[in-house]
Amino acid sequence: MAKDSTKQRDIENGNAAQVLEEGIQHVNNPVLDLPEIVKNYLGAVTGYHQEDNNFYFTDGSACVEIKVVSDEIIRVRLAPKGQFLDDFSYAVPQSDQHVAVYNFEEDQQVYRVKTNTVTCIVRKADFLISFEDREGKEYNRDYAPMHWEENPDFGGYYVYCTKAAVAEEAFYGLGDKPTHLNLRGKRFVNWNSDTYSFQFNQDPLYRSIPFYIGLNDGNAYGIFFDNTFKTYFDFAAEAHDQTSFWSEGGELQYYYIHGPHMMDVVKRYHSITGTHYLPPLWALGYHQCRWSYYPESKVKDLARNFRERKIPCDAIYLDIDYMDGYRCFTWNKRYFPDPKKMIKELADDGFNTVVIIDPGIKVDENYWVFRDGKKNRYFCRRGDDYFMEGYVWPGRCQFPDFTNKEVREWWGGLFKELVDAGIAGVWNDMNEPAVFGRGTFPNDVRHNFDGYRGSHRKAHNIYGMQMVRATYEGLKKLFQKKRPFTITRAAYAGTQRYASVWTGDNVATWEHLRLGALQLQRLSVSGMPFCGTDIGGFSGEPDGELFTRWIQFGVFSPFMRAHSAGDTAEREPWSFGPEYETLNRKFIELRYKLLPYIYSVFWEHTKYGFPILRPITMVEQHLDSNIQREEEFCFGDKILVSPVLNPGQHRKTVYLPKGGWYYYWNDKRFEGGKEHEVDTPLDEMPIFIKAGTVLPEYPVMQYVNERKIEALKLLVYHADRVTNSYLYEDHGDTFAYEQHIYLEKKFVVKGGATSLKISQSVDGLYSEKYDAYELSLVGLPFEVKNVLVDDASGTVERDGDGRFRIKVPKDFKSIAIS
Ligand code: MIG
Repeated sequence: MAKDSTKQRDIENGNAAQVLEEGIQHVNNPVLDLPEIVKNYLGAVTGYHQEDNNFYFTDGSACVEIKVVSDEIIRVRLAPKGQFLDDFSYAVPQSDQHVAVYNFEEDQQVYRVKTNTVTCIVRKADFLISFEDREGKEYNRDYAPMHWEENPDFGGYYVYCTKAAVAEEAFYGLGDKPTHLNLRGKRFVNWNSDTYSFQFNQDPLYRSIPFYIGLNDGNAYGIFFDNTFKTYFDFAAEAHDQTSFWSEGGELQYYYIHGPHMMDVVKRYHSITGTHYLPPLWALGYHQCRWSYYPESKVKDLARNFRERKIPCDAIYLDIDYMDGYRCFTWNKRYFPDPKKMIKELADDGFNTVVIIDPGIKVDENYWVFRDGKKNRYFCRRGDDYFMEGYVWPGRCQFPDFTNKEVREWWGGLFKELVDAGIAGVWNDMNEPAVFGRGTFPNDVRHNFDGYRGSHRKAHNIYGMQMVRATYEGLKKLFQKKRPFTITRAAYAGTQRYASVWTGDNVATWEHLRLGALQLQRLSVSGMPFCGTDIGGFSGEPDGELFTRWIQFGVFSPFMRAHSAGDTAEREPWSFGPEYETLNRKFIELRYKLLPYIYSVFWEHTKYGFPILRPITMVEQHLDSNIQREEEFCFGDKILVSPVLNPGQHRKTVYLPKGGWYYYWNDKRFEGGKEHEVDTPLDEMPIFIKAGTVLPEYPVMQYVNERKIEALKLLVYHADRVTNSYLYEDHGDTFAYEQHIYLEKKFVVKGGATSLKISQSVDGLYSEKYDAYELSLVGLPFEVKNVLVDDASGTVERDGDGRFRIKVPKDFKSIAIS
């Protein structure tokens, strides 16, 4: 044990007084001035003891804690000098006490901590740790014992973990790294960075999600390295047989998350870091954004255009120009003389107003937010106690310390006027944090870190997360029963509890459209389900074809928003001429038809932690990682899409996972387990519906809840087997679902060569507003002669597409068709 434990902890947290910023003390070449660095490795295990779910192993001075978190999750921590750091995490809200059954064994060579699913093995001779399933199949093992170096920058440690990489092992996750899905052969760093016009393979970007999934021989596991300092990951890049991760400070602390299914790894990752709350239904509609729509007349014009042209839209964004001199929580009264009235008029026309907010607060004694923050010492201070100052849009700024609970509460309350004015959501930008010129804060800035004080080294990667947390919690309080909508640019693991994300300042190129498809899939398996790209590309000019293809991809992006930089040409769905306008309308309408399905998929995320987008490797994880397949993915488990990502592309090869699939545009049936070629004219993109699906479809509306639905359409895609489909419904904008005020409907379809049975069971306390379903039967291999609805005979018609159509009461129990 360290003698002076508080001091030791302070140093390891990066609090030492001698912590100096690059800008203050100029060392000519710090790298060359460093003394020879010695890596310390764990030695042989000399003993252990147990406390509750925790096992402590020591080599005589260092200590390793193995904690059984659940049947499938084991946490490992290293204390180089025997002193663990504070057990506090922004990613994992409470050390959840799942009840886990486990036992402990020891023999000559090893210790074994065994749950019902996984065995964690600690080898006595060299302290190597490995994980096996109950059958003794190894999933993951240390290549070298955990190790560390003194960190001469601030007296803590660099901490390292080196794992064996198996020859065929593939790696996924790590947030929105803009590269191929399989991370093997690459090295990455996590340090939230404002990266305008980022490029393929650029690293780091705006977010830090130190969680990856290893997939070997069809078996998956996850590693979540919960460390907020600058972290690094090397996936068999430096050495083909090793994968390592390390950090410039803090604790070596990681969770091993067992599979073997990738879906389960992601679900279990969410079981510790939380899921995204169910967003308001309107937030799943189409959003229109630009830097910036102002003044009011322009916003009104925009709204009028959407309605006159009959292009559905649910949200309009106000970028920084709505503010008075970029002062947060103020209005530019010249541009927006009566915000409340404008927002009300927009709302009456079905538009939600979302406003941007930045962390930089203008240094201005006549500005109440600054005065308040200054008086209460809410702004971040430097190592020498001066305020952290930097230039951003408003000019000279100071920045709230969102890692302080009191500051978060204050910040949350500042939204009162905006909420009173009627805003429906808040867009959190620049929260990496971004500062003009110097990029971000210097390392010596101090943070409260919810009582576990630390410098910016420790707080940098969670600063944005705590900002959007403050925003979300504030809005939630102010809205009372209504669900807020929030979006953030910066994030750390766990941010999904507070916000959706967009991938930042992308570019209007085909390469960026492809990158977006990869980034959103990667975010989805990394625990950030509600994600989107700037449709059309933030900077640069898309042509009509690129914009339309991007809108098509946007239909299957969990978050669907078009956005563009201020110096670009107009960028609305009608900006590229009538031909493209028609196409864009068609696809935005498709998004609105699919809303009940999209919402149900979101519910599965909120409730169980399943991702919304699912890469093909996740659906069929025995497939090797073939980069030809990385651009297609499943949206929920019933829809597969393969967005068109090249100009002039009129045909595309699509791989379909095993089972039957129907082409959405013509009901043609395809057999899965192989590749198919399909035509991709500009007015189509490859969309396939899994055989056996009951797909709910809304009538096209110009915005969510525009009018009452008379009968909900259910498309039933025939399969020669028994299948389940789910439909989730609720108020769409309240938290009543937390009190069971929702409906979860399960449809079981039993398809055969001459008959089809559909049964429905319902759970929950909500009542839907429509009275009936209109079934539309797709791919039926027989002519319908008899229809029995709960033993009474029903009637059948043929619709324009040649499908059989049957209207049934919404509370039917079973339908027999033959
Ligand atoms: O320095 O608010 O990524 O979406 O339009 C640029 C203006 C600040 C960056 C965001 C972008 C937003 C822009 N912001």
